Amino acid sequence: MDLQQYQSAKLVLLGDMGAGKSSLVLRYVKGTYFDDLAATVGAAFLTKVIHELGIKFEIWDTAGQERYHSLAPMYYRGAKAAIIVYDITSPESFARAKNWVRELQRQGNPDMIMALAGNKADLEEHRAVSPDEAQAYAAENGIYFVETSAKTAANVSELFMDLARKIPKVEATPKPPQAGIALDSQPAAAPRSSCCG
Ligand SMILES: Nc1nc2c(ncn2[C@@H]2O[C@H](COP(=O)(O)OP(=O)(O)OP(=O)(O)O)[C@@H](O)[C@H]2O)c(=O)[nH]1
Ligand SMILES: [Mg+2]
Repeated sequence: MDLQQYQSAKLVLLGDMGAGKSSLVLRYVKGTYFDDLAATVGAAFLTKVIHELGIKFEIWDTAGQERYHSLAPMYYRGAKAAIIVYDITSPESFARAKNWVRELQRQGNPDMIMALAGNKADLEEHRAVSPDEAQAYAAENGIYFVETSAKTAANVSELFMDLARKIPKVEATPKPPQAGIALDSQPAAAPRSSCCG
């Protein structure tokens, strides 16, 4: 497929500070992981092309710090998909995730595909949010749910790929005719007699 025909899809990550939004994006886009990632300031922008699906993700990784909350609509407006991230060791982050879901349901694009990601699944011994509770919440709200680990990479590409598959296909717009191909025998400068009199 011609890269120009790839469908662009804006994807936003939202969630509590430290939940692992940037770690998930970096794991997925660059295949890297850091134990000491700096908190995101404002938002970070990355892209990822999924050749199999002809999709180009335009990813906005937002800052979880409360003082950036008012900027969020700028990043989720027009988004085709959202990943709301919480940390399975933090009930506060799960509560915050639910607040994000509510905000998107009220103010987001109504066709937005949402996923709830319970991250840091490798920290099972510190688990404080049960998968059953999160799954039940997600099901009630018609959201896709998965537990992930940016650290071990568990379910990370699956999360992004499953979202990408759920994005409705838009018909590729036909390319404009190329210069030099005559589609009309009328000379370009022919007087337009029938119009706009
Ligand atoms: N054990 C474990 N730690 C993780 C995982 N993902 C992220 N972390 C840790 O959590 C820290 C914070 O992760 P970030 O990706 O920066 O979190 P964030 O959601 O982007 O945070 P803000 O940018 O402040 O909103 C990282 O530096 C890692 O140490 C994970 O899957 N497992
Ligand atoms: Mg971040």
